[in-house]
Amino acid sequence: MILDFSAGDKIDLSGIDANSGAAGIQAFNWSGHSANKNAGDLTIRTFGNINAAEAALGIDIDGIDGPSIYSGPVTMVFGNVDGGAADFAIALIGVSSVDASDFLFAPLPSSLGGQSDSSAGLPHPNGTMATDYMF
Ligand SMILES: [Ca+2]
Ligand SMILES: [Ca+2]
Repeated sequence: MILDFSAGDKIDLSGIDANSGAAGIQAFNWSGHSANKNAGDLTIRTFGNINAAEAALGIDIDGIDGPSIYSGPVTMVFGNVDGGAADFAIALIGVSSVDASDFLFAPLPSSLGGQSDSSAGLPHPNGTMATDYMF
């Protein structure tokens, strides 16, 4: 859950291999409001408030029973690394929407300290090989 996302911020997904079934490090594919079903999918769903998001998704986002202390819109970001159901979600509180420009995808450009990853199977430059995340 991110409470202070604002214009110009970047959500760094460069350390996450977006396809655990393929050798090497893959980047996520931005798919906007599409269904999230394939390895590499990065999608969003947007809601008017956190209670609407919780009701629609059947999950507890803020850890609070009943009315949330957080007001304003919610954007839920879903990532999938192995197909089927999404494997992680990021709740952006007070955010009405995001697009691909709000994320950093693997590999990071060298201007941001990344290295190109042309060698399949080697650890990611950030050293992250995990497949499932829950924020
Ligand atoms: Ca991979
Ligand atoms: Ca999955």
